[in-house]
Amino acid sequence: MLMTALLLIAAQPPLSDRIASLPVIEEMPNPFLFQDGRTVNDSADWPERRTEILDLVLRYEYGKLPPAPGNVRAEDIVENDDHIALRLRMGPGNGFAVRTRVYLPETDDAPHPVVVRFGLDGNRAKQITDRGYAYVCFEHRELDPDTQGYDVPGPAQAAYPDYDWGALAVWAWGASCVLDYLETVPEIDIARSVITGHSRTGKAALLAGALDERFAIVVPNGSGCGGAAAFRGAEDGVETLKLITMEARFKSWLHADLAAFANDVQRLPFDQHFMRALIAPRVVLNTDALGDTWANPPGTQKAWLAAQPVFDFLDVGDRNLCHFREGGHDQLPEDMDVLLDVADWHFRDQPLMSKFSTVPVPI
Ligand code: GTR
Repeated sequence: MLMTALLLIAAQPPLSDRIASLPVIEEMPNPFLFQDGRTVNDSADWPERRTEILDLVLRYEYGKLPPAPGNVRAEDIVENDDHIALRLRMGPGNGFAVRTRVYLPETDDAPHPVVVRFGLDGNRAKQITDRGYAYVCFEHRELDPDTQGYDVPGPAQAAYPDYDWGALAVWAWGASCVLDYLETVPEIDIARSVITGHSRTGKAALLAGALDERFAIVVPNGSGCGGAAAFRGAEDGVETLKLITMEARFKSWLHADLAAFANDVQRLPFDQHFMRALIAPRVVLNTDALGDTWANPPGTQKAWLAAQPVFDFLDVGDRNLCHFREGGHDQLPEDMDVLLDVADWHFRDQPLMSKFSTVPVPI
């Protein structure tokens, strides 16, 4: 048995050779084209293609994740003035935990819709609860530390040694564990849930939303490379696949094999519009800034436009949303206002208040 496995490993050509045999796709890959050349003809074909897309992005970009642990439980619950602090314990043998905070609105119309965000940061809580939403944030770095230039496997990777997930995938898995817990909280309605994060956690938010269909609205903010921005066509001065996967930078966020495409982006069998396609027919909204050059605003626009045919095909053309404001790399109150406006529109049937007319490249 072991011998067979060793022979199989030995028989595999090196990754660079296998990548060299992948077809060159200059333009954004066609989301409707199966790997074997078949095309998606009607909506009944979409689930199979969606599964294939998911396999591709996990295989080459983020790594494979374990299933939900099925044992998330709250402990050390402390009631504070404006929030409940707790730790969510999970994993094999309930071996690790993340600090989490729950802020509830004062309105008496529970169960409330909820905004889940990466990072233990109460700064945005009041703006969100004032609009009648619960706000839940968690310390994702307790699942896997955020390192640059080296990798320290965190408790989640250590507990699941058979999975090749990078940090972004661990963090995204954590967001689903938070949702598992919120399902048990009577004041919260997870059928109306939003997942968001900024920058590196914007990338994790996009992935969490792609993976977990319970998130009704997915809002990557300033997520750029490995997030909402296309890899193909990245211009000078922006973060590229080659830069993000450098040993000295953020290789540990992603699957190790992604680096093999550093000089060969055109052989990647997907691009980041596939991440949006995975979210359809749910709502995806990227909130970005025109001055956030490093995060590649034109590339985000490109992936947004390339995903639109999937939303049109599934008859939800208005659920693929892209917002740009003036300014730089941050998740500002005005970004959160756009998120909340979209949530009011989707969950509460209110007219969409935010304006969506500014794009980095005139259409
Ligand atoms: C940068 C990185 C970006 C982005 C950012 C952040 O250094 O190149 O991909 O994630 O960090 O998270 O603030």
